[in-house]
Amino acid sequence: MVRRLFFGIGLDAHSRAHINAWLRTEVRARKAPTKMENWHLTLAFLGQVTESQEADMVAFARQLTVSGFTLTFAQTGYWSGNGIFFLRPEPEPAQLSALAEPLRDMGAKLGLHCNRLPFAPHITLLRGHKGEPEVRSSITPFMLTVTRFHLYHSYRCDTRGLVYEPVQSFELL
Ligand code: 2AM
Repeated sequence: MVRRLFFGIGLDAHSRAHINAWLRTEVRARKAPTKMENWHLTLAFLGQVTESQEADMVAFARQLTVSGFTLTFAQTGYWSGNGIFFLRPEPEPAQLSALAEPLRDMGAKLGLHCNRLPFAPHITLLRGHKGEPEVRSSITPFMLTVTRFHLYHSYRCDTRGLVYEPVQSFELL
């Protein structure tokens, strides 16, 4: 059996509500945002993963020794190629790439998805949006305390649509 997996950092309910309130009132978009329960920051996208590859990735992730850190979000960005409008952390703490780079490299080593582009941490709020959405006022900066990351299973379900379900969690130091 294969399943679509990625490593990522989740958001707490307070951060979700904060983003949602700003997005609904201050951002003029031509399409619906991504589902707020799905908001996350991807560390490493793996694509379709077999059970044995998953076991290898989980064992690898378990032995990473990275300390907890804080992310501050105040900046937005837009990629015209895929129409992604996002929040990005600024600054980017060293711990972020200390997690993402080895996970991406290990995925590539196992023959999984090979990311062509450099790691660019972001939280996707709109996808496939034609043109940059108008931001009336910037988001009030908020901080995310990161003490763990997760391996997520990404799948579609008749009742809930696109689901990102944490299947393994990894505590930081
Ligand atoms: P995105 O939010 O920037 O689109 C689950 O699909 C997660 O993996 C999403 O956060 C998505 O990033 C990322 N993802 C999906 N397909 C990807 C790909 N081909 N390359 C890199 N990341 C991908």
